[in-house]
Amino acid sequence: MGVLNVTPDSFSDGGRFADPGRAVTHGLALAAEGADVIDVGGESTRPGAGPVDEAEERRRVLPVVEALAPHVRVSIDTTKASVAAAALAAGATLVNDVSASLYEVAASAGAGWVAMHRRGDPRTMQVAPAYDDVVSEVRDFLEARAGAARAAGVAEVWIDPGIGFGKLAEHNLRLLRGLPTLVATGFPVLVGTSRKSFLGALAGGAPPDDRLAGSLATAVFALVSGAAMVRVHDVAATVQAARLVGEVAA
Ligand code: PMM
Repeated sequence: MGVLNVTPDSFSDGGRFADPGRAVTHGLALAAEGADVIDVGGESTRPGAGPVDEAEERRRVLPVVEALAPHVRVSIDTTKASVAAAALAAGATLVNDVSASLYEVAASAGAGWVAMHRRGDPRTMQVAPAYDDVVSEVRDFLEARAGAARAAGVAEVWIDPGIGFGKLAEHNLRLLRGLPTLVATGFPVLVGTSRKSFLGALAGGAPPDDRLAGSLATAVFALVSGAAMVRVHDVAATVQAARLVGEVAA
């Protein structure tokens, strides 16, 4: 899954693809590099980000979804039911839902749905997150949401531990180590570590543009641990690394 943030303020690529023409060109390039899905988002989820007005979010994402959908599978990264529904009508076939609440929208459109775990909203999520057992708490939450989505009629349900969403570096590492526990639920697992701040912290304070090594290492680790998809900014490098490790392990 290639990340396409059509926002002026995302933490790693904010502003670069705010223009729809440039966003479409970048999305097509990610598909050519080997992405199976392009994840279009119009609202930044970076820690501290404020909400985006619904009409503005639609204005950002819809032209991009419409232009990409004939060429590659498109997911819509949103927490708003109306934006998800409009993006599905424009050709998206997967709802990437960091709020884990929009399965009814996916059900009524016959689309797939990703349930991601998070604590709090972007403004509050990094304020002293605490868990007794982060892996089982995240697993229990995702299993319940995924079960509800299945019961509501969603045929394609994914689960995602939500790396960095209300988690300290230590929680992110536990969740990566605990991926087999999520895989054992039987739902396909999606993991997004790409350029996230815990990678910077573990690499001596590396800024987002200097986190490729950590992004590749953790993406491949997730795949080897049984994840069915990884959400990444650097598609070509990730495809190359994943294929290479696939050859080694074959
Ligand atoms: N991370 C971000 C945004 N959306 N969706 C899923 N399913 N999983 C994630 O880990 C995830 C996400 C934040 O990263 P970005 O600002 O680089 O898009």
